[in-house]
Amino acid sequence: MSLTLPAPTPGGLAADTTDTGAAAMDLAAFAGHAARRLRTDDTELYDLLTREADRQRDTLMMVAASSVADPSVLACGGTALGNLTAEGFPGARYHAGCDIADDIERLAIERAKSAFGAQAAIVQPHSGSSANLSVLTALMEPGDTLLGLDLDCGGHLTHGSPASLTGRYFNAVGYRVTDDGLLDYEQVRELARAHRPKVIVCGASAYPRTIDFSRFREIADEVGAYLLADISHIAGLVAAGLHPSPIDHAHAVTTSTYKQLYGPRGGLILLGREANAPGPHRGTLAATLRRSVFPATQGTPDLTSVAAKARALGFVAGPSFAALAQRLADDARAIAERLQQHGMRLVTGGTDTHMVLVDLRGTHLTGDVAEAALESCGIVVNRNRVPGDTTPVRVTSGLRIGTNSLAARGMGPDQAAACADLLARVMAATSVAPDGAAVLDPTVRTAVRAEVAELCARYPLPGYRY
Ligand code: DSN
Repeated sequence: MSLTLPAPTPGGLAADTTDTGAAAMDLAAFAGHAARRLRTDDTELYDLLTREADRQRDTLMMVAASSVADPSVLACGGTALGNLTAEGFPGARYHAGCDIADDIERLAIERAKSAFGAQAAIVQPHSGSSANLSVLTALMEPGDTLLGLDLDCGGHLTHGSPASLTGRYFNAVGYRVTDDGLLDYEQVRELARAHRPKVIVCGASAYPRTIDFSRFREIADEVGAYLLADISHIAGLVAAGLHPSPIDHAHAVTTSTYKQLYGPRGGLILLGREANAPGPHRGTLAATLRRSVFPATQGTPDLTSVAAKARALGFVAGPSFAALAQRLADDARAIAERLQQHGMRLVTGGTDTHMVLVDLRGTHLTGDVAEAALESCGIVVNRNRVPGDTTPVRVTSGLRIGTNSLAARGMGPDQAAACADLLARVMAATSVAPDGAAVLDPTVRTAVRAEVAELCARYPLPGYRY
């Protein structure tokens, strides 16, 4: 039997998907069908996924690097767009069948540009780390010098940590914070003069204060370096105008999309006034960074993530985002003040962002013990090293607390302060067993669990009730 192949789509002409006569798929019904199918066909996986959804519903998520995406953001991940292979960029793909994907990616690009006042946006990076790798490998050769904030002073792995490729392939030099935990711009300047880095990275994973991007740019200009601003943790505050924007100070800005943008797993690269400046090789800086995402460091993009980024960025542009961003900053301040009233020491003495860093040195607890005790009560934070910390990374002398999820649940400063009270109560009732495990007074655990359950029920995950 011979197979009759359809005629190939004429080059450059899109296949017409509008006149097939078939009814449009009902994506809402499809999502329900897909989940029911998973429930029937793979109970083991379905049960695990259900347990995770319940865990998120019933816990106070206070990990500063996390947030909660609207269900409409998550829905993008469950569509047939994930079946598409589409290397390249809109209008210039290496596979056919990408016209609709092109429109989706263009939508995400326009929304990213609009959210950050950017001249160009690259929406394909699989994560903030991938975005950083793409930028750094575009602007530097192996062995070139990179100047970034040390990991134990709040920097990120991809800012030159020896544990990351960025610390192995580049000559990474680290700047540190002052004894008060604040960025030391003069030290950055001195190190930049001494080491003449090709790229300076600013931005942090564990730094609760405002970053002066213009000062970093002055230093970069003085030594002829590119400036990369990684705003993964503060992107929402930047988009809402509650933290100064680096968009026209940095040569490139990166962010992950699942923290303060309340989006999917993924990253963005944004360019401001330098977008059309010449890059280090051929073409503009924007073109150089695009090539560095594809084909240099990534293959086909996750288009469901690109669609979900478009959805999340639409939310950032919407009427309620400014209030949410204000709430997450207000909540962090309330937590900081209340923890200080409980006698806790905070790195930098407070916060300008969504993040509070507790310094546990001088207390009876380490970060791992406090984290475990809190988790047993349904309060999720993460242990974190603090500047000058000498404990191992799995132990640490600090806790990092963030308000992205509390604010998304609609909790204001009063509720955030109540959460701080719960934290303090648990930590005061925790001791350390000889094997290093957390030992929490069971009556306190029971009481705090009940209060956590009550708060979670009163402030449900937004949009997750159906
Ligand atoms: N960058 C890591 C953090 O801040 O915890 C994960 O996104």
